[in-house]
Amino acid sequence: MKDTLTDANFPRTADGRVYHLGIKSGEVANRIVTVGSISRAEGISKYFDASPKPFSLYSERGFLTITGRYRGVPVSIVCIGMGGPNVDFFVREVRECVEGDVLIIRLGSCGCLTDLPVGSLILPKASVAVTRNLDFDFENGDHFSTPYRLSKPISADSDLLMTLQRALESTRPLAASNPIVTNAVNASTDSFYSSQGRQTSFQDHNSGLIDHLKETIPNMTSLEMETYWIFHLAASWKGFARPSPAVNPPLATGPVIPSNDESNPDGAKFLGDTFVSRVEKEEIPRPLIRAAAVQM
Ligand code: R1P
Repeated sequence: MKDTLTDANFPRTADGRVYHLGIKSGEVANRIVTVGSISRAEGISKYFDASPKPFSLYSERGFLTITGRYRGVPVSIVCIGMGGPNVDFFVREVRECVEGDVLIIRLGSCGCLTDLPVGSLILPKASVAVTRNLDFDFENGDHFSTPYRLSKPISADSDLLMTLQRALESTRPLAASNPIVTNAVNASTDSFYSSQGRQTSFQDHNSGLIDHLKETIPNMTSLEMETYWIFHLAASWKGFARPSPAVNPPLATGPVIPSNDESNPDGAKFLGDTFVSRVEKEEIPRPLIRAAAVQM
């Protein structure tokens, strides 16, 4: 399969499929619910309209994309498994398959650092990353550095968050036993074990980590492994997709990159009054990736 891949910067098969999710343009919608488990993805997809029949693709790298319509609106459910590296494949490869804004809602489970009852829904307003400091001396202990690093917080998309909150409140009975919590900060970790403070047989130097998180970050409420990376990538996208010359015909208004990029010589054809320059001149709005999360 690698023999048929085009473009070392952004590998695709000859028929335009991104390398790890296995999808191509037209097979994923701009509105995406991402989950971690296959059964959750398949369960949600049962709410899709019966017609047209949903599209489903399970990639050889373990990503499942189900695209259908909910009350006539195209929606995709993408099962990405766990952790930041899988988020990176997901966000970058989906972004190359659609034009315009992309809306991503992560629907996932989390650990809770407060006394919220089971059944609560947390819609975090922001997320921080907690990552193992690989330069710390985990074998012998280390007085000169800290074993875990905390990033600055990054926010959910405020419009999407508010829309999500309203939708949930209108469809779900409000009760003290299952509140919807919005004034919460989430932490996404790079391990289910060490950087979530679990005590195992490894020398993780993490016994004070949870207390440190709660003391350092106001409203710290939940722990999971993906939300921060989704918010981070959404915020760092520059607004232009790479064209796939083999698949997308040159479009005067299509999303293209102007380029001195030798791997994409065809991009140069589209210089001029293109999508990019029109965005830069603020004639048309820059497309966005908007992201929010619902945690159970
Ligand atoms: C770990 O067991 C997994 O569960 C949580 C974590 O983020 C991690 O992915 O979420 P999901 O149940 O949504 O996968």
